[in-house]
Amino acid sequence: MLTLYYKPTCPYSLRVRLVLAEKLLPFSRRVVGEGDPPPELVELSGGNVPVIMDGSFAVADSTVISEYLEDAFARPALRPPDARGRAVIRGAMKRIDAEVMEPVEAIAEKGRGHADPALAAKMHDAFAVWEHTHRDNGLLFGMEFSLADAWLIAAVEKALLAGWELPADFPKLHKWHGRMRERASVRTERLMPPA
Ligand SMILES: N[C@@H](CCC(=O)N[C@@H](CS)C(=O)NCC(=O)O)C(=O)O
Repeated sequence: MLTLYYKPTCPYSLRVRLVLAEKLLPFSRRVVGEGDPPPELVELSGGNVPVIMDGSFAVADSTVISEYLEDAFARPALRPPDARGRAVIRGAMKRIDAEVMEPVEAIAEKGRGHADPALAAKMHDAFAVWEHTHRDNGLLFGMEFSLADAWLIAAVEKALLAGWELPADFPKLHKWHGRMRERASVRTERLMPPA
């Protein structure tokens, strides 16, 4: 049995919730509030989420958890079968972590109604990469939903909740976002705004 510790406001947790939903894996939810984390979570990860338990085996960190789930529950695959394809997806995940999450977290920190032109420009630059590299088929890579889509949609949803809007000059990203929002996983596993 899989058990996920997560915060409903957390984009890193959302990545894992999307992976579980895409793989149609049932899991029990341990929703962690903003107060003191449960003692077992402190022991497992210092209180950080997401953490998944597969029976008594614990895995922390969205990247490590998602790759564990790919290895342990292969179908449907969220990475291509070949080494080069996997390297492309892994590179995209790393790039989203390195370049997109920092401005997204800064936007989320400021919250609604706090326009910051420098931050808006940083968001524009961070997302321009994805407008220019991804295909026109409503997916970031290839023909199937991948971990890279999960990484980027979690970032976008977090920023949208904070009042950010996907820039109008990113038509491919708008198309991609529309396709993502049609998916059962994205419709079911929503982020909550901070209380
Ligand atoms: N690199 C980690 C980042 C996870 C992370 O930053 N989680 C935040 C919540 S979104 C956290 O647990 N912060 C400590 C806390 O909320 O007490 C991952 O990808 O899972």
